[in-house]
Amino acid sequence: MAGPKVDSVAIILPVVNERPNLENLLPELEDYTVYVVDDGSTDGTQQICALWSNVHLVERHRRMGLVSAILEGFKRLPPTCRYAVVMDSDFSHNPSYIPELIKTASEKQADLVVGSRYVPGGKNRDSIKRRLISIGGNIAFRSTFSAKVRDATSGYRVYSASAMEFLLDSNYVEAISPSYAGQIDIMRRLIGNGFKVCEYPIKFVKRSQGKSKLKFNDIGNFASLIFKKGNIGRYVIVGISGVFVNYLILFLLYGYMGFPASPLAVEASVVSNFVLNDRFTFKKRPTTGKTTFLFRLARFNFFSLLGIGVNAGIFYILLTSGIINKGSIYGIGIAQFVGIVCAFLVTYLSSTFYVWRESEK
Ligand SMILES: Nc1nc2c(ncn2[C@@H]2O[C@H](COP(=O)(O)OP(=O)(O)OP(=O)(O)O)[C@@H](O)[C@H]2O)c(=O)[nH]1
Ligand SMILES: [Mg+2]
Repeated sequence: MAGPKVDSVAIILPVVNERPNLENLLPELEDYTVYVVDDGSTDGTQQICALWSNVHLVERHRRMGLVSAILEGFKRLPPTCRYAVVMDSDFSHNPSYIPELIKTASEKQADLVVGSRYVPGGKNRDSIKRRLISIGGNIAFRSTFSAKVRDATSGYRVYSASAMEFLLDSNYVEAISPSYAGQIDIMRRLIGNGFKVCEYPIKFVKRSQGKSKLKFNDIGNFASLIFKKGNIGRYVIVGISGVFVNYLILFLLYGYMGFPASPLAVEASVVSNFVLNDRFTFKKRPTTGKTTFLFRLARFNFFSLLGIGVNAGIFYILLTSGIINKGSIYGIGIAQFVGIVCAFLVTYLSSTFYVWRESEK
């Protein structure tokens, strides 16, 4: 292998009840020092680890979360370790990529190399349901945190010693989400603090043995992190403030001009939403300053008005096609709600990917 020596590399395997998979995986990792972080497996995982002298078993006896296990693994590495490869133990991550991943980290001086399913050459051979979850998760990450990585949810990663040191900072480590959502939490923290992240294409395959440890609750944690820490929560708050501006202008002007007060109130709310998003929601977008204020305003205005059109169009289609009963007050309410959600998606996605677009470099 070109690049760093094998003895400066360690493999971290988070494990809960993966005995049949480890029986096949550990023989492929015999050239490396391996840290298996086991959270109370009851299937004899520990006995399999004991067969290998290069494997260190870290036992925690109870389920504490995937990312918490990875961080525990970082703590156990010797100071000579320059890179840690973290991978699932269920053979979804083929160990044959390890040398290339390490080489990429070393050649590109990257702090994090992601084994990526979504860069050219990569593939996701998972079930359709899991692929949809993965694509949705990545769109959510890219829209709300950073568009710089295509596969922010991938668990196949190489961390540099400095990235690990940063993540283990005692003031910091406790705040990292301990479960699956921690993967994107780590990603956003590293990107946000200027660490270099690269991707390397991998073919991900569905696990063939053992059971998934991912629960519905983990997807809820993921959504909550996106909402709390990403820009989407701020975008919603700004949108709500726009409703107040809309009513305020409507009531101020209606007495003078009647009907035209309504479109003016809409435009006033679009402009106030724009200013707040520009100065608050997307303030930290480094590339925002490369377009002019008026240019961004024009784009935002266009997509906001498009959103109103989408809302009205969806409302009309749902009621006139008979999909929703137009004779019922609930039906009208539901049709308008679906319209609002679609309009929100149009304006939010165009804002984050276009009006305040972040450079992908
Ligand atoms: N130590 C530890 N390992 C965990 C924990 N949760 C998951 N893992 C391991 O983390 C890896 C990824 O978990 P998976 O269940 O494969 O998650 P997934 O790949 O999203 O789900 P599948 O597609 O069904 O495999 C596996 O090696 C698990 O055994 C945990 O709480 N603690
Ligand atoms: Mg898996």
